[in-house]
Amino acid sequence: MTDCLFCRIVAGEIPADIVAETDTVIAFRDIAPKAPLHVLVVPRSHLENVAEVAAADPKLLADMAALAQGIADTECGGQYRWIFNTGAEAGQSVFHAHGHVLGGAPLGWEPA
Ligand code: D5M
Repeated sequence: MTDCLFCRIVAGEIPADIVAETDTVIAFRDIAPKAPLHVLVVPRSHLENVAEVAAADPKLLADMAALAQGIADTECGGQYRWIFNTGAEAGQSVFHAHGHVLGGAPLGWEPA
């Protein structure tokens, strides 16, 4: 989708600090990090949220999980939080599925 920010990052039209990628998934640093490690794990295909990913292609969700784990293993000892905001009320602002990988420091729990 040409009007989707993350599709444009996937296509290389908008620069991003890419930390890992596969044929199906790309991971880049969040532009407004909320933790020392804050990477977005994004399917290359345009699916709106994690439920759509799971329904369309369970293997793709497994690929995303493997990439998230690999990044956390490399950058913060494998201890991390993986968050999918789903819907505007939950804080989703980009409607192309992405998991936030957060780590590198003790994390609080303050969703609201
Ligand atoms: O998360 C969307 C996230 O996307 C939010 O944490 C900011 C991040 N963002 C927005 N634009 C960029 C660019 N250009 N590069 C990297 N990160 C970006 P959500 O869960 O939808 O609120």
